[in-house]
Amino acid sequence: MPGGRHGDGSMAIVPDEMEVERRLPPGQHIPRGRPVVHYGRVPPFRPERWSLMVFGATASGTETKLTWPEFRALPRVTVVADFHCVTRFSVLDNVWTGVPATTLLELVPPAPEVRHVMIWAEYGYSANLRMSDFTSPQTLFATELDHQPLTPERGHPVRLVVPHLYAWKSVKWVRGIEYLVEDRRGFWEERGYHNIGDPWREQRYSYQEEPGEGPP
Ligand SMILES: Nc1nc2c(c(=O)[nH]1)N[C@H]1C(S)=C(S)[C@@H](COP(=O)(O)O)O[C@H]1N2
Ligand SMILES: [Mo]
Repeated sequence: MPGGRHGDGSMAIVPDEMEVERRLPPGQHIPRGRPVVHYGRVPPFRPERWSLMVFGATASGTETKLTWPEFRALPRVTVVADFHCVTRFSVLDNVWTGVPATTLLELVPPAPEVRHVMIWAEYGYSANLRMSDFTSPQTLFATELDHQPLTPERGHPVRLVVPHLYAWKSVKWVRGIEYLVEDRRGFWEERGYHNIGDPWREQRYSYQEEPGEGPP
Protein backbone atom coordinates (compact mmCIF):
# COMPACT_ATOMS: atom_id res chain seq x y z
CA MET A 1 0.00 0.00 0.00
CA PRO A 2 1.33 3.46 -0.84
CA GLY A 3 0.86 5.95 1.96
CA GLY A 4 2.21 6.60 5.38
CA ARG A 5 1.86 8.57 8.56
CA HIS A 6 3.50 12.00 8.51
CA GLY A 7 5.43 13.33 11.47
CA ASP A 8 2.40 15.38 12.47
CA GLY A 9 0.25 12.26 12.60
CA SER A 10 -1.77 13.00 9.44
CA MET A 11 -2.23 10.36 6.77
CA ALA A 12 -1.39 10.97 3.14
CA ILE A 13 -1.25 8.87 0.01
CA VAL A 14 2.41 9.35 -0.81
CA PRO A 15 4.51 6.83 -2.67
CA ASP A 16 7.18 5.22 -0.58
CA GLU A 17 10.37 6.65 -2.07
CA MET A 18 12.43 3.52 -1.57
CA GLU A 19 9.74 1.40 -3.17
CA VAL A 20 9.59 3.76 -6.17
CA GLU A 21 13.40 3.73 -6.42
CA ARG A 22 13.40 -0.06 -6.53
CA ARG A 23 10.75 -0.20 -9.24
CA LEU A 24 12.28 2.41 -11.56
CA PRO A 25 14.64 0.99 -14.19
CA PRO A 26 17.86 2.97 -14.75
CA GLY A 27 17.40 6.41 -16.30
CA GLN A 28 13.62 6.50 -15.72
CA HIS A 29 11.51 8.99 -13.74
CA ILE A 30 7.86 9.39 -12.73
CA PRO A 31 6.15 12.13 -14.74
CA ARG A 32 3.19 14.24 -13.76
CA GLY A 33 0.04 12.55 -15.00
CA ARG A 34 0.02 9.82 -17.59
CA PRO A 35 1.46 10.89 -20.94
CA VAL A 36 -0.06 9.68 -24.19
CA VAL A 37 2.56 8.76 -26.79
CA HIS A 38 2.22 7.59 -30.36
CA TYR A 39 3.33 8.24 -33.89
CA GLY A 40 0.60 9.46 -36.25
CA ARG A 41 -3.15 9.72 -35.86
CA VAL A 42 -5.65 7.97 -33.58
CA PRO A 43 -7.57 5.55 -35.79
CA PRO A 44 -11.37 5.33 -35.71
CA PHE A 45 -12.93 2.10 -34.43
CA ARG A 46 -15.62 0.56 -36.61
CA PRO A 47 -16.71 -2.69 -34.89
CA GLU A 48 -18.23 -4.20 -38.03
CA ARG A 49 -15.00 -3.70 -39.97
CA TRP A 50 -12.57 -4.55 -37.18
CA SER A 51 -10.76 -7.88 -37.19
CA LEU A 52 -7.71 -9.43 -35.62
CA MET A 53 -5.71 -11.45 -38.15
CA VAL A 54 -3.47 -14.23 -36.88
CA PHE A 55 -1.19 -15.24 -39.74
CA GLY A 56 2.32 -16.19 -40.80
CA ALA A 57 3.73 -19.54 -39.69
CA THR A 58 0.61 -21.05 -38.12
CA ALA A 59 0.50 -24.76 -37.26
CA SER A 60 -2.43 -25.28 -39.66
CA GLY A 61 -0.83 -23.27 -42.47
CA THR A 62 -3.92 -21.09 -42.68
CA GLU A 63 -4.71 -17.68 -41.21
CA THR A 64 -7.45 -16.95 -38.70
CA LYS A 65 -9.56 -13.82 -38.65
CA LEU A 66 -11.29 -12.95 -35.38
CA THR A 67 -14.22 -10.56 -35.56
CA TRP A 68 -14.93 -8.05 -32.80
CA PRO A 69 -17.69 -10.21 -31.19
CA GLU A 70 -15.35 -13.22 -31.29
CA PHE A 71 -12.49 -11.35 -29.70
CA ARG A 72 -14.72 -9.74 -27.08
CA ALA A 73 -15.95 -13.20 -26.01
CA LEU A 74 -12.44 -14.42 -25.08
CA PRO A 75 -11.68 -14.82 -21.37
CA ARG A 76 -9.84 -11.92 -19.77
CA VAL A 77 -7.58 -11.47 -16.79
CA THR A 78 -6.33 -8.45 -14.85
CA VAL A 79 -2.66 -7.67 -14.37
CA VAL A 80 -1.11 -4.81 -12.38
CA ALA A 81 2.10 -3.65 -13.98
CA ASP A 82 4.50 -0.76 -14.40
CA PHE A 83 5.00 0.89 -17.79
CA HIS A 84 8.35 2.19 -19.02
CA CYS A 85 8.68 4.45 -22.06
CA VAL A 86 12.11 4.77 -23.67
CA THR A 87 11.68 8.57 -23.54
CA ARG A 88 12.43 8.00 -19.82
CA PHE A 89 9.09 8.21 -18.05
CA SER A 90 7.55 5.32 -16.13
CA VAL A 91 3.97 4.96 -14.90
CA LEU A 92 3.60 2.60 -11.94
CA ASP A 93 0.68 0.33 -11.04
CA ASN A 94 -1.36 0.29 -14.22
CA VAL A 95 -4.32 -2.07 -13.92
CA TRP A 96 -4.72 -3.75 -17.30
CA THR A 97 -7.56 -6.13 -18.17
CA GLY A 98 -7.37 -8.17 -21.32
CA VAL A 99 -6.84 -11.45 -23.11
CA PRO A 100 -3.53 -13.15 -22.28
CA ALA A 101 -1.28 -13.62 -25.31
CA THR A 102 -1.11 -17.32 -24.39
CA THR A 103 -4.88 -17.61 -24.93
CA LEU A 104 -4.43 -16.48 -28.54
CA LEU A 105 -1.54 -18.92 -28.97
CA GLU A 106 -3.81 -21.75 -27.82
CA LEU A 107 -6.61 -20.58 -30.10
CA VAL A 108 -4.35 -20.30 -33.16
CA PRO A 109 -1.28 -22.46 -32.54
CA PRO A 110 1.96 -21.43 -34.21
CA ALA A 111 4.11 -23.90 -36.17
CA PRO A 112 6.69 -25.56 -33.90
CA GLU A 113 9.60 -23.60 -35.40
CA VAL A 114 8.09 -20.16 -34.60
CA ARG A 115 10.43 -18.14 -32.31
CA HIS A 116 9.21 -14.55 -32.79
CA VAL A 117 6.04 -12.59 -33.41
CA MET A 118 5.26 -9.31 -35.13
CA ILE A 119 2.35 -7.35 -33.71
CA TRP A 120 0.62 -5.16 -36.28
CA ALA A 121 -1.50 -2.07 -35.65
CA GLU A 122 -3.68 0.25 -37.67
CA TYR A 123 -1.72 2.39 -40.17
CA GLY A 124 1.13 -0.13 -40.35
CA TYR A 125 2.78 0.40 -36.95
CA SER A 126 4.43 -2.81 -35.75
CA ALA A 127 6.70 -4.21 -33.06
CA ASN A 128 8.53 -7.53 -32.94
CA LEU A 129 8.87 -9.72 -29.87
CA ARG A 130 10.64 -12.91 -29.00
CA MET A 131 8.16 -15.72 -28.39
CA SER A 132 9.51 -15.92 -24.82
CA ASP A 133 8.43 -12.29 -24.23
CA PHE A 134 5.08 -12.83 -25.91
CA THR A 135 4.28 -15.84 -23.68
CA SER A 136 5.00 -13.94 -20.45
CA PRO A 137 1.95 -14.20 -18.15
CA GLN A 138 1.97 -10.37 -18.04
CA THR A 139 1.62 -9.98 -21.81
CA LEU A 140 -2.01 -9.07 -22.57
CA PHE A 141 -4.19 -7.86 -25.36
CA ALA A 142 -5.73 -5.23 -23.12
CA THR A 143 -9.18 -3.77 -23.50
CA GLU A 144 -9.30 -1.89 -20.18
CA LEU A 145 -7.02 0.32 -18.14
CA ASP A 146 -7.89 0.91 -14.48
CA HIS A 147 -11.21 -0.92 -15.00
CA GLN A 148 -12.35 1.47 -17.74
CA PRO A 149 -12.47 0.67 -21.46
CA LEU A 150 -9.37 2.01 -23.20
CA THR A 151 -9.83 5.53 -24.50
CA PRO A 152 -9.24 6.07 -28.24
CA GLU A 153 -5.79 7.58 -27.69
CA ARG A 154 -4.73 4.68 -25.39
CA GLY A 155 -5.44 2.10 -28.08
CA HIS A 156 -9.17 1.40 -28.10
CA PRO A 157 -10.44 -1.22 -28.67
CA VAL A 158 -7.35 -3.41 -28.09
CA ARG A 159 -3.72 -2.77 -27.32
CA LEU A 160 -0.90 -5.10 -26.51
CA VAL A 161 0.77 -4.65 -23.12
CA VAL A 162 4.25 -6.10 -22.58
CA PRO A 163 5.13 -4.55 -19.23
CA HIS A 164 8.64 -5.99 -18.95
CA LEU A 165 9.82 -4.31 -22.18
CA TYR A 166 9.99 -0.63 -23.23
CA ALA A 167 6.51 0.59 -24.07
CA TRP A 168 6.98 1.01 -27.81
CA LYS A 169 6.43 -2.77 -27.85
CA SER A 170 3.00 -2.22 -26.22
CA VAL A 171 1.27 -1.73 -29.55
CA LYS A 172 -1.96 0.28 -29.51
CA TRP A 173 -4.85 -0.37 -31.95
CA VAL A 174 -3.73 -3.95 -32.62
CA ARG A 175 -5.02 -5.63 -35.80
CA GLY A 176 -2.63 -8.50 -36.43
CA ILE A 177 -0.35 -11.14 -34.99
CA GLU A 178 2.22 -12.57 -37.37
CA TYR A 179 4.12 -15.71 -36.39
CA LEU A 180 7.75 -15.55 -37.47
CA VAL A 181 10.24 -18.35 -37.92
CA GLU A 182 12.98 -15.74 -38.33
CA ASP A 183 13.14 -12.45 -36.47
CA ARG A 184 12.30 -9.22 -38.30
CA ARG A 185 12.39 -5.63 -37.02
CA GLY A 186 9.22 -3.66 -36.36
CA PHE A 187 8.58 0.07 -36.75
CA TRP A 188 10.91 1.50 -34.09
CA GLU A 189 13.32 -1.42 -34.16
CA GLU A 190 14.00 -0.47 -37.80
CA ARG A 191 14.54 3.15 -36.78
CA GLY A 192 17.39 2.74 -34.33
CA TYR A 193 15.71 1.23 -31.28
CA HIS A 194 16.83 -1.96 -29.60
CA ASN A 195 15.47 -5.22 -30.96
CA ILE A 196 14.64 -6.55 -27.48
CA GLY A 197 14.13 -3.41 -25.37
CA ASP A 198 14.56 -4.60 -21.76
CA PRO A 199 14.38 -1.46 -19.56
CA TRP A 200 16.26 -3.14 -16.69
CA ARG A 201 19.23 -3.69 -18.99
CA GLU A 202 18.66 -0.25 -20.53
CA GLN A 203 18.40 -1.71 -24.02
CA ARG A 204 17.33 1.53 -25.69
CA TYR A 205 19.16 1.68 -29.03
CA SER A 206 20.07 -0.81 -31.73
CA TYR A 207 23.78 0.08 -31.49
CA GLN A 208 23.75 -1.53 -28.04
CA GLU A 209 22.68 -4.91 -29.43
CA GLU A 210 24.95 -7.84 -28.73
CA PRO A 211 25.39 -10.61 -31.28
CA GLY A 212 22.25 -12.75 -31.29
CA GLU A 213 19.98 -9.99 -29.97
CA GLY A 214 18.80 -8.89 -33.39
CA PRO A 215 18.07 -10.30 -36.83
CA PRO A 216 21.26 -10.98 -38.81
N1 LIG B 1 -0.03 1.70 -32.79
C1 LIG B 1 0.87 2.33 -32.02
N2 LIG B 1 1.13 1.83 -30.79
C2 LIG B 1 2.04 2.44 -29.99
C3 LIG B 1 2.75 3.59 -30.43
C4 LIG B 1 2.45 4.07 -31.74
O1 LIG B 1 3.05 5.05 -32.22
N3 LIG B 1 1.51 3.43 -32.48
N4 LIG B 1 3.66 4.18 -29.59
C5 LIG B 1 4.24 3.35 -28.52
C6 LIG B 1 4.98 4.09 -27.52
S1 LIG B 1 6.51 4.70 -28.00
C7 LIG B 1 4.58 4.21 -26.23
S2 LIG B 1 5.54 4.93 -25.03
C8 LIG B 1 3.26 3.72 -25.80
C9 LIG B 1 2.51 4.83 -25.12
O2 LIG B 1 1.30 4.37 -24.62
P1 LIG B 1 0.34 5.42 -23.89
O3 LIG B 1 -0.05 6.44 -24.92
O4 LIG B 1 -0.80 4.64 -23.37
O5 LIG B 1 1.15 6.07 -22.81
O6 LIG B 1 2.49 3.24 -26.89
C10 LIG B 1 3.20 2.49 -27.83
N5 LIG B 1 2.27 1.92 -28.77
MO1 LIG C 1 7.57 5.31 -26.03
